[in-house]
Amino acid sequence: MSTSLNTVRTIDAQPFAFPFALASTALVIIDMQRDFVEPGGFGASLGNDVGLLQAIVPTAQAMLHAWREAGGWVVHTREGHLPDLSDCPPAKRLRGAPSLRIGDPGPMGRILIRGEPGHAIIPELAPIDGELVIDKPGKGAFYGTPLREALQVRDITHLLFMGVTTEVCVQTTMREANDRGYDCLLIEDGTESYFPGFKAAAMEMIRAQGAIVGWTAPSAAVLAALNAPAEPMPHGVAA
Ligand code: C5J
Repeated sequence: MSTSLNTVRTIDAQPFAFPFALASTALVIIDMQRDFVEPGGFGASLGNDVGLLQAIVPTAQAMLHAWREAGGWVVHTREGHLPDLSDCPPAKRLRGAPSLRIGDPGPMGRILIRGEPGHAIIPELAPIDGELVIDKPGKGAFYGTPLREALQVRDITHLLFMGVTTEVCVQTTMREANDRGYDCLLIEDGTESYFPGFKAAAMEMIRAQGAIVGWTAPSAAVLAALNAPAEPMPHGVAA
């Protein structure tokens, strides 16, 4: 594997190839928290089968390790609220009829509250030193967070996404990123939904109309790009 962070690699993606350089690309892992992936958390309180989300953990972990080994930078996000719920709109907390609401005590502490056991990222994907953790009160990772500034400081122009759930926090963040000028790619087997049809539809929406929101590719294609010999830098692609 080449160790250069500035040389361009190309992912065999849909709807067409996705060139990127490690130096200007971040791997963004959305909300791989116990509250969404484990029984007794927020996802389960809404009546969802969390086993669907657990199935992507080995793939996401392999991708994360390969990205770190290549020298890539990682951003993790966590959805959650302050203990006094001052950043949780009543419209979010009171909606529907979940078995437990945001802030209620559950088997992993208070549901979707920062600092509680359920709010933590699962151990398989835990952040390490040098990686950024963004705490977000909403679905999108740019809303009410310093993510934009953190990406600008590092001259990041490209984002690869994994995490949950595909059509909620992942797609919302990709749309926010697209509107802010980032080239975004969703790793198909590194994301999951409680609703398989929603995942499939979200991926179609993202890459339709000439990548109107972004690209999609399987993790094998990303790994192949990381392992491929470095290409010469084409004109117009920032290092
Ligand atoms: C949801 C998320 N589904 N992380 N949050 O409420 O997608």
